[in-house]
Parts: sequence; structure tokens; C-alpha cells
Amino acid sequence: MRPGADSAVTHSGKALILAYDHGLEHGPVDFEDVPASADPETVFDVATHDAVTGFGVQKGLAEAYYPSYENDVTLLAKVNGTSNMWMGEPDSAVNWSVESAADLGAEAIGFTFYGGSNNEVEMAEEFRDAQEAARDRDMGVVMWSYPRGQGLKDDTGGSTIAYASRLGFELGADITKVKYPGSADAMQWACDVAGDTKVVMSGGSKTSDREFLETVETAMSAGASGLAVGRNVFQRENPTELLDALEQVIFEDETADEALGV
Ligand code: FBP
Repeated sequence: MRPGADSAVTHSGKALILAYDHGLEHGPVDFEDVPASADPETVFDVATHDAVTGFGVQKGLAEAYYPSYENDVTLLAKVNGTSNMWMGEPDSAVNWSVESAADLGAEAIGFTFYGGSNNEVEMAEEFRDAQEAARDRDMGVVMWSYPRGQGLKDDTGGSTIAYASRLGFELGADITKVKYPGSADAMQWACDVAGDTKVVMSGGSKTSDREFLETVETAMSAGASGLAVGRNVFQRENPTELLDALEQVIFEDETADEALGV
């Protein structure tokens, strides 16, 4: 069994990771619908929900807020990231050393990997360094595996997403986060080729409760181990209600209808 198979950011083998690195990746535009979500305290509070297995943030937010939440939140240190103002070929700066993240109390690292980018080689080498440093400290390793770049025409097609999940396996992630490839069959193939790594679905832009829960239900039935979600939670007026429903679909094998009380 792989060293990190039972990752720090899973419960009963499943994951519900709350990602909140959007202030860096997309900018404050992601907070406009629910302005309170710009305040990290609001979202740290959401991350204390029982169903949340890990909270993915960048260094600045972690240093400022995590010490007040260390008993209630499992810290997933998102160690690289780039702003939306970067106009070059997809790349992600390593903003946080694994050593510093571990010192702060992180139990896992998150790392964006853009397979297919002209920067893939350097990113793979950076991932190797981070993955090995995490292994040395018994930290979990979560790869945000997002193939993209000038040569890639379809970054959510079935074969691309299967390649994305396989890259996580090949390079040594414990959990690989991929975009939903649009169908149960494609999601199942992405899970089938990922060896003993766990594949989780990325949340994407905000949709209705029903649409989102149904997609999560489909992904789970296809073999996914959970979800890593941001906007579909923190862009809601009542994120806790959706987390309650996600808990039922992800951890209690309920359908979207059951979770919605239909
Ligand atoms: P969402 O569920 O809001 O899409 O969050 C997941 C995530 O991977 C974030 O961690 C990251 O900030 C964002 O999506 C990146 O999205 P994109 O690569 O599409 O810009």
C-alpha cells in the first residue's frame, strides 16, 4: 500500500476538501456574490463543519488565521498558486515550503500540476521536491491535476481527465483532484486508471443545489472518493446547508434526492 494511502485529509477513505485559494487564483471577483466570503474568518468557520476533511489555503491566510482554528480545522497547505493576472503558459509559483507548512501544523499539502503546459517539466520537478518533503513528514499529498496549455484543446474531455488522474498516480499523489469529465463513464475511467490513489472531483463554478449534488452523486457512483470544492460552497448564502447535504451524498451513500429531502 502506498505510504499516504490513508491520507490525513480523508475520513473513512473519503474526502470533502474545502478549497479557499481563490483570492489568489481568481482574485476578489469570486467574493462579489457573497461579500462576507472575502473575510477568511467566515470561511474558516465554514471549514469547521464535521464533514470537511481538509481546508486548502495559501500561506498568508494560514499564518494569520489557522492558529485560532487548529483544534477544529485540518490544514491542507496549498503550496503553489498563481494569480489570474499571469498571462503566460500555465504555471504555478511555489509560494510555501513544505517545511514551513509542517511547522504551522499542516497535515497535507496541495499542489497544482498543469500537465501539458510548456512548463510541465519544471512543475514536475517542483512537485517531486514537495512530495518527497511531505513524505518525510508523513503529510498527505493532494494534486490539483489540471492539464492545460497552448497545445491542449479540451481540458475536461474524458481522455484528458483520465490522463490527469493517472498523472497523480504516476507522480506520487495520494489524492488527485480532477475536473468532472462530463459523464459517469468518463469519471469511472479516470478512477479506474488511477491505481490505488483516490480521485476527487473539483467543484467548479457555482450551480444549483440539485445540479451540483446530482453531479457529486454520479461521480461517487463512478468511483470517486469525494470532492474538493470551493465556490459551490462559499458562494452560497448558507454554505452549511449544502455541506450537510454533501455529507449525506459523500459519506452516507445517499442520493441527491435523499439529501435534498425530496
Ligand atoms: P472551485 O470548486 O471553486 O472550482 O475550486 C476548486 C479550485 O481548484 C480552487 O482550488 C482553485 O482556486 C480553482 O478551482 C481553480 O480553478 P481554475 O483552474 O478553473 O481557475
